[in-house]
Amino acid sequence: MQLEILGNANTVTYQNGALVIKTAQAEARVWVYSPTIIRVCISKNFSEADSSFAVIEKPLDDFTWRHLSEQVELTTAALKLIVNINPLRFNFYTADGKPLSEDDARFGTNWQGERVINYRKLYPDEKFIGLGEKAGDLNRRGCNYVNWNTDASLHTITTDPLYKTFPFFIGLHSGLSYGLFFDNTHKSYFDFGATTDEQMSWFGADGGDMNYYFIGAQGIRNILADYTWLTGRMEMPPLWSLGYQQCRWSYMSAGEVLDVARTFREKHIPADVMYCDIDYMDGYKIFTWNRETFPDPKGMIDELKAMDFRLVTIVDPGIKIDENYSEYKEGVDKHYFATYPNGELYTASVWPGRCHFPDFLNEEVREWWGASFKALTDPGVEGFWNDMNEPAAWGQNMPWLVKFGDKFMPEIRNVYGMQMARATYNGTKRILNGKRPFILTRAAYAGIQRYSAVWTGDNAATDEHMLFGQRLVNSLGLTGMSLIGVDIGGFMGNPTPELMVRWNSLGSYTPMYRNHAALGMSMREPWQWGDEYEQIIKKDIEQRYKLLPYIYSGFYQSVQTGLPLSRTLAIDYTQDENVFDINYQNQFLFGDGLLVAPVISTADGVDVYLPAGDWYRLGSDEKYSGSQVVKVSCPLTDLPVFAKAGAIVPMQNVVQSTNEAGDGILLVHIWNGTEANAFVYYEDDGTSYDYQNGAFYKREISFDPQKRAVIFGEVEGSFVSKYSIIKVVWHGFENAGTIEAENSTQPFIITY
Ligand code: MIG
Repeated sequence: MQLEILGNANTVTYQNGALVIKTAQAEARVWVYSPTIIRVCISKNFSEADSSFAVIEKPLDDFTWRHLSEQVELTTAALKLIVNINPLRFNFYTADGKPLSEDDARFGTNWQGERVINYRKLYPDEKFIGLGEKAGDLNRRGCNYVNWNTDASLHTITTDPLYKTFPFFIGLHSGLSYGLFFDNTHKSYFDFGATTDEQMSWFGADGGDMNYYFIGAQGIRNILADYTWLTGRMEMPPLWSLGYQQCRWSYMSAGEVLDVARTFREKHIPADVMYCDIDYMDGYKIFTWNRETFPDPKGMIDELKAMDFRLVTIVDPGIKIDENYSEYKEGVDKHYFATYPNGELYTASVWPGRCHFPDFLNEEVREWWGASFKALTDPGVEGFWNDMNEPAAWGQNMPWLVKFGDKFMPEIRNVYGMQMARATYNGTKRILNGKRPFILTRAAYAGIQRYSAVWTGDNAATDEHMLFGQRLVNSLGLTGMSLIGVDIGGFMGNPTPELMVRWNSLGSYTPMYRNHAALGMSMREPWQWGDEYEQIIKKDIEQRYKLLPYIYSGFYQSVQTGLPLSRTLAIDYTQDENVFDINYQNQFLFGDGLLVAPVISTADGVDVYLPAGDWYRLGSDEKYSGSQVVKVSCPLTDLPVFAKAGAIVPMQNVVQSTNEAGDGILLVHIWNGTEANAFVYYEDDGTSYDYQNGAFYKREISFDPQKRAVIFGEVEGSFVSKYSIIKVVWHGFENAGTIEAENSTQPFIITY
């Protein structure tokens, strides 16, 4: 296999909003998307279609550039791209000329066969974070990765690849930051100085173009805002999906589903969601019900609704070959399934037996798939769990000549799951007619946040998996994802009661709080662990429900800015080396004000790194100064959680589900601090899209340390808050401060 180098630029022209640079072998095009986002695409074979599954924005029409003798210089308000023309290299600088990221001067971009690689200069202090659901440490320097969506059942904490592809990373060096999104769906590779003698990092793919978006915004928050501007942001999730979710493979009958739901209510353990895993179906045929075990789906769901539960059902992509199955017949008649090049339908075995696989790359197929959900929505299902969409088949590796329309498996594998989730989202959103569907997917590609929540697949019931899961959540948060779950308790194996308790306490602070376990594993409901532990788990779930006003506002922030709810400390404390220390790298901020330190189940004390500022242990209000490691106790009843000085955390009293009206009291907790702070409180009906037309209740709550005052800003939006009374709860103050409210008729109560 020959090495083909990019070579020298022969011509540089400006055409239709792009700088077009031609070499003997290839062509490079450069577009400006915003002052901080520049796209470079290098190709031997430009496709004029220029489509992307991830990117939803268009480039600007114009930008400033000039042709100097040896280079072309493109400038925006924030960035300078210097293109060396002999040989062709792309080097990015801040507007005032500091290097952000440069091609490796020797190698730049080149090809080996169809494989295209970009070699980049590695800075001595450069760190790398991102790539989403990837094994390893927060700082990925010295590691290498592959993106190839895989059903990674039985994965360990070092397995790569896993289920999802997010070819987006953030580089940090010299006090600067940049993001790089490699929008290429082929199997791709990232090497963050793992194998290159500290000289360079590199990334590339088995095919397609060297097509990347360089984000030169300073600060990780700004990079995430840019990345999610480019690839889209999530919508407000249904409020019920933020409550406690009880899943298992499988609750085998309607009776069992109802019994579990009833037990939550009898025991006054809050919960919102029950799941049906694959066994609700008739012979694992998608969009059917097993009429023996689930004789009356609507009756069951009505009973669940009467208990304030919602139901989520699983769907897999594989459509069973069965002449009496309408989805099969229709799919065959209309040519909706993947084929071999000779036109034969591709067949593989999964749960239903021999199956065909819908071509979700085709819009007509997505429409068809989406409309088929009526079989689930008619009886009342509102949540749709997309599994096995890597796609998975027994034996895993689908032949590379399998065709989806005019594309072959190697090009589409990494987006297949995303396109299934897209079809599911669009279809169910339409059928639910104004209600928000909840979509959960296992496989994903960049941009998935527009359609679906994700979970991290088949983990195991061990302490190390619990900590690993948190790292995955933290890292997925750097890819535009916010609604992220892990199987609480561990999917494979049986947790000790202590691990189950600990994992539930972390679950309260996991964006999606779902308990799940594999077939054959011990039962996992909160009451399976003895009375003492049941009471602790109950308290953890209650804590989740108390926090919901804060959590919901946190998701509003994700919708507005792309900032995740669970945030690696690297986002806000980027220059603090300790946050990358492997002893503290699992710690995260949950929303603006709370720091959570995950800890194994067998420890009763743990070292926690508190970044700059003052911190208060949640619950005890014990105060700590930051910028130091503190040793704290961590009995199973008390996960180490700290409120930042000045934190504003709106909470409510316990309810049994998100559907319950509650007592109408919003408890605004405030922890004393020396710095001003502000929190955007957000509320809407939690189920409809009316918020997009102004039906929300939003106000800024701020803290003025000089005046020792909490200030409630004017309310925006037409929604009437479900809280009629606001209580301010003061922490760390000698006596209560004052409350100011702008144009408010709402009653306030000061508690101390
Ligand atoms: O081959 O539907 O990751 O959550 O319970 C296993 C059964 C298929 C894998 C999912 C898991 C789910 C299970 N599925």
